[in-house]
Amino acid sequence: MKTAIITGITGQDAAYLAELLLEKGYKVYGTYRRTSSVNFWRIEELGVENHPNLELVEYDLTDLSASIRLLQISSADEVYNLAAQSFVGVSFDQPITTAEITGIGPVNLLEAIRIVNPKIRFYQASTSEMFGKVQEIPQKETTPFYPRSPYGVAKLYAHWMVINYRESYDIFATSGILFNHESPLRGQEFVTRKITDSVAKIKLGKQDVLELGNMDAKRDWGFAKDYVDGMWRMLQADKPDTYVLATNRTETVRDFVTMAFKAADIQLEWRGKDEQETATDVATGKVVVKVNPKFYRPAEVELLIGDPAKAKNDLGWEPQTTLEELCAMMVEADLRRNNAGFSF
Ligand code: NDP
Ligand code: GDR
Repeated sequence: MKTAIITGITGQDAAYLAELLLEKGYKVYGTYRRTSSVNFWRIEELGVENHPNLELVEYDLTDLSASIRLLQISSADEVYNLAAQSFVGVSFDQPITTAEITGIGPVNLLEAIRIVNPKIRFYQASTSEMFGKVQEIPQKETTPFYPRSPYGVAKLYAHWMVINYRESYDIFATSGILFNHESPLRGQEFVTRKITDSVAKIKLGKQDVLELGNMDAKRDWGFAKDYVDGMWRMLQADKPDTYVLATNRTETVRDFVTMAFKAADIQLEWRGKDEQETATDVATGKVVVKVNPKFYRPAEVELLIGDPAKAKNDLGWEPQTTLEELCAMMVEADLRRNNAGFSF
């Protein structure tokens, strides 16, 4: 039986990865932070929280001694570092916390691997946010980086440290540059889930208007469950490397809004531009979407579209879910939750 550590078990990707590794027969150590109200709703929703091969361990990525102990108690073969301060918007207000967790945090794990067992295979959750301002389209492993947020800068530091530990100490340290991936388990602060939850509430008469920031931003959105399979494949490869996972399709935030309302049988009519832009429900004539500049960011990543050819070639990985299927799945889950009187 192989043993894996997944950091950040309360997050979206970790829930799907835990489900996948448990299905494959792994023993999984999932780490969570001590908080006043720990929230395991995602692993509960997937039905894995009481799995006999899942052990939950209290851990903070910023603590080197805790990182060393985590590796010692688990005797892990593989470490998937998914923990991070992962919200780009917040990173502008908390740049130092973001640097400590998202940038330096992974180095604690790399150092712990070096000290405890250099044979451990390590996966780092790198991000398309490192590409930032457009240098090349589509973005791939060789595209120059130009991060546009404290989050992107912190992730880029960690990314280079992974490569440095790979080259300096012969550690199997791999970096997955993943483009945006969403699911019904996505946090509500991210734009897709904010949209699908609001669509459900508007459909059920529990909310009037959805307020958003930049509608023109273009993202390459895939399904998180497809992407965690790519993470696992990266650690089964013959050698450590860097891989992009993406769908190679890009759409605007506005397109995703239209798609989500359509999935709930609401047709929109768009009017105006920039801060005056609105969308009206054609059937009722009511404004259901408007812009609120409070959601604009100090610097924006305007366009992301990834080329996953290397992952397809080397790992046999391909996305399995279309954006329409993903969007409909998220709207359906939020309608079900809001109908039942709750929404996470
Ligand atoms: P989430 O925000 O859903 O999960 C992040 C996890 O990290 C949470 O479990 C959180 O715990 C934990 N965490 C935060 N700070 C610490 C800390 N100091 N010590 C230990 N754990 C901590 O992220 P996703 O699942 O969406 O993403 C997983 C990883 O992939 C992240 O590193 C993210 O930056 C990266 N990524 C995500 C992409 C996406 O589109 N989803 C794309 C590319 C990269 P808590 O619940 O206590 O806050
Ligand atoms: P992103 O995701 O910043 O790409 O980072 P997010 O969903 O937050 O934003 C996507 C785009 O939508 C625009 N936007 C809004 N965003 C939010 N959150 N709320 C709004 O109201 C809103 N209105 C417009 C944003 O400006 C942006 O252009 C995600 C995270 O998961 C990162 O951890 C990960 O590394 C990257 O994806 C790849």
